[in-house]
Amino acid sequence: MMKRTVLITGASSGIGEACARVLAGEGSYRLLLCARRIERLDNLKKAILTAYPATEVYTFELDVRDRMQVESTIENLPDAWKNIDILINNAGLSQGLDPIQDGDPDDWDRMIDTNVKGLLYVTKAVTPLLKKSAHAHIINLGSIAGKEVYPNGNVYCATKHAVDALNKAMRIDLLPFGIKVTAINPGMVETEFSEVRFKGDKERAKAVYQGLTPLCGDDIAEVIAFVLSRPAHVNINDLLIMPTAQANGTIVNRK
Ligand code: NDP
Ligand code: 8X3
Repeated sequence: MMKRTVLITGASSGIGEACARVLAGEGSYRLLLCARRIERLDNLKKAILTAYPATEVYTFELDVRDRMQVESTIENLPDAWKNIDILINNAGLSQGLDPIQDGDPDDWDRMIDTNVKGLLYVTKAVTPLLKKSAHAHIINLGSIAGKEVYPNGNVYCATKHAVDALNKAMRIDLLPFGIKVTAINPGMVETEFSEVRFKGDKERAKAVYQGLTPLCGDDIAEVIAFVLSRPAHVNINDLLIMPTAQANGTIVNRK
């Protein structure tokens, strides 16, 4: 098979960055990497080219919440990068961990705008390009928070339940075009996720993973690489991937 071109949103950190590195290591992907922090993407590109010099990488700045920017950026990609085969809808975040009555509506807006509306804007902009591919695939980063609701997770859980619904909807709507759609739903993955949730409070973020071995970005990226490696007639619809020490959204075994 020819090299496939993969667009990863939120590639500047965590799971998205791990996907970029792992897929570069596979040697059969061209990488389109975007996020808001372009300098991080450029450093990642340098690291990938050092480790895997034959990899083609194109980085660009994108705030998935900005519909106009999403539309115009995808439309104005260089011709050589318009043949997108795979979209990894990874950009996302949580903000705060409070009961609804104490929640900050600005946090709610950021989560809904990024995790739900941003994912929709990117999907809509990229789908015309995917329709031209013989090996098209959309991977949506959901969460255990899209399968269960945990205390104080309210709006973040709601956004990931929306991703769960959109994943199913995409599988129906895109069926006539042969576009595969896969949901990857992780439990606790140690990335910058908790630091972002707790707005830079590193100690509080660290405590989330204390006494257990969480997943790391590579654990998820390796599963995504496997999902992408299946033959054309096989699609993996939905995966829930947890640390061994986590039973569900609330019960963990800390030593
Ligand atoms: P990180 O905080 O490490 O990475 C999040 C990525 O999303 C960053 O690259 C960030 O880039 C990007 N991002 C955030 N907002 C925007 C935006 N408006 N526009 C473009 N990019 C944006 O967290 P993770 O790697 O853990 O999170 C990746 C995905 O995995 C998210 O969807 C998250 O909900 C999901 N997930 C995470 C789990 C975990 O425990 N860590 C578990 C289950 C799911 P930048 O700031 O440069 O824009
Ligand atoms: C991130 C994992 O458990 O904080 O989606 O919801 S969790």
